[in-house]
Amino acid sequence: MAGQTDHKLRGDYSRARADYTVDQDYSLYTPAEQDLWKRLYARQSALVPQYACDEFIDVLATLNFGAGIPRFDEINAMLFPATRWTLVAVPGLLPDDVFFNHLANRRFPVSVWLRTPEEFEYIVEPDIFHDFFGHVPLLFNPVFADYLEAYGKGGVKAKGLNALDYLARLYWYTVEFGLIQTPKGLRTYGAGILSSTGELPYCITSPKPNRIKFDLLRVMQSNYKIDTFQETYFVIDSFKQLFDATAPDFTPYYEELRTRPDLAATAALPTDTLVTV
Ligand code: HBI
Ligand code: FE
Repeated sequence: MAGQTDHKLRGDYSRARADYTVDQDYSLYTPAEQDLWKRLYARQSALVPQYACDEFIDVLATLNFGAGIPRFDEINAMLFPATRWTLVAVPGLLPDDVFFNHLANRRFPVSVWLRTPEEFEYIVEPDIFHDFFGHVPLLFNPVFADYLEAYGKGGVKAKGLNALDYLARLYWYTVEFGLIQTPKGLRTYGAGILSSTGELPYCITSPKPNRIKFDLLRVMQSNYKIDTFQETYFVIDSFKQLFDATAPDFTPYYEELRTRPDLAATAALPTDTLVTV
């Protein structure tokens, strides 16, 4: 999950180390939380076959996330051999530069706390369900795993170029809320969608939002909302397209972007290639 929050952060940052990591104390999860996790998993995994991309579905099937709240060390024992990524336990949202530095070193920050039953439908901050169910499966996909490391490296550079906002938009419209064309039709790979009941069908079936073919500068020019369903989605043709588009040095892109106006999340330009569902 991305997007800055101005309200007090949920997690307990008091025991976090200098890199903001903490230990997952599995004994702290209550039976009620284990039950809530299983209900969240059952509901989302029932929706996934219709709306998620196969790369996500295929990996989810190999993970036993439905059995209960996952243990970081058990998942890392599978993830590291697969793509050399490691999950690190964190109290919640991290400062951008800390977050990017973890990604640049193939470490994915995963919150240790679980939402309350009242937040079953929606939560603003990334909790352990959003991070594990939404983000972790695609870390097993080699191309996507390389994209995320490249994104992290780009973020470390962007901070130096005062271009974090542009890069945060790219993260939002791909990693969190991205759509992808597949032989089975339009599907999603975005963690913010995959971990959300309502938005998973909405992003594919609703006539309301704009669905625009991926264009790197167009994405980085576009504002986003953090507390409603998206009004615009960007559609890639493949993870390789995303990886190749973000491989070059972004410095000239940032210079070009500074000459362009920011676009509202609802904007539709005559130069946009719209994707119909
Ligand atoms: N922190 N734990 C955590 N998870 C995120 O997804 C995250 C973050 N901090 C900042 C952030 N995402 C976004 O603003 C990125 O675009 C940087
Ligand atoms: Fe996320």
